[in-house]
Amino acid sequence: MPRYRPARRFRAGSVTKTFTAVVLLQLAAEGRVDLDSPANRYLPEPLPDDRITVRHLLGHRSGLYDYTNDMFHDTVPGFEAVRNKVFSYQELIGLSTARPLNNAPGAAYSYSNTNFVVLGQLIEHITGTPVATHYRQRIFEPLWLRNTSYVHPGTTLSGSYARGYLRPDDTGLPLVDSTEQTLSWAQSAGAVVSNAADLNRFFSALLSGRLLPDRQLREMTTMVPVTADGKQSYGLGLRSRQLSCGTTVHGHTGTVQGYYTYAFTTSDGTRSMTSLANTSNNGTVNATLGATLEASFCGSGAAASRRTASVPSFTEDIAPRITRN
Ligand code: REY
Repeated sequence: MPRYRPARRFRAGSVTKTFTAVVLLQLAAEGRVDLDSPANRYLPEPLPDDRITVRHLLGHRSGLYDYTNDMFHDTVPGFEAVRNKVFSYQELIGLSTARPLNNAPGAAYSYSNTNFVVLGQLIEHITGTPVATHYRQRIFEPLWLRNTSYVHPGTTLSGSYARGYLRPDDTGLPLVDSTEQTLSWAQSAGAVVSNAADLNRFFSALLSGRLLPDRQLREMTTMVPVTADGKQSYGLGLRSRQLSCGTTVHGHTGTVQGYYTYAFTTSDGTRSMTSLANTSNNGTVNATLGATLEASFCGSGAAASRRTASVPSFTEDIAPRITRN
């Protein structure tokens, strides 16, 4: 594989969810959407349960089934089946609502791409403007993120970029170059392309209050623990991790075929870190990448035992039933 240069672009996967959440929370600040109202008030076609609120979608508490469970049960065949497809939001939502909810709305955290596909549809429905335009006008341009774009349904990355290589489930087979794809299976849940400098700038700007008014930033950073030890939490389109040295960082992770991303910043946005691997479906690589958080924010003095203690033993962007280690 060619040497990776840090300025190169890559597919940031679910880090896109934070961009989508920022757009939604700006719309909330403008009085165009109420977080605690039923999502059905703002959607062209109703979800099967009126109790699902906009806040439940943003915090992965709607219970909506993650259709990528089924889609990527077999990694390479699943990928090849969708890599050139263009889905409507409604088609993806239909794949989810054909199944029962994982939990009653609001009752539990259950990470699901469906939530952020519904939010993309909601944003477009209430504003009449594509999400791509919102990301550009509200985030990319004001922050001068010149290496960041929303690439859907086009399949190619522009400028200087890292190619991505997907590991097959049969690990003896060669890696699959997965760089080009529509990413239509994720759209507003995963189709942003960026580079490390831009993601650092984005999360620093967000946590230091340059993208949202105080009230909405407080809503976004109000965290609910998602692991038994309480060290990993989710807010609204934003993760947080309590590290071994006591520092808490906020950001997001991403997993799309050929790319793993970790992009996090300190609570005040002063120090940020983005790390990338240009391969995926490999738990060892993902855990190694997770450890870069400890190394970056706690320093090389962090004891190895403490460092491994906070490395996730699972691939958190992938719905539990398709997780591999
Ligand atoms: C999809 C499968 C993961 C990735 C996903 N990503 O939902 C969203 C996210 C956008 O949260 C694929 N794994 C891999 C498999 C496992 O296919 N059978 O590792 O590239 O970022």
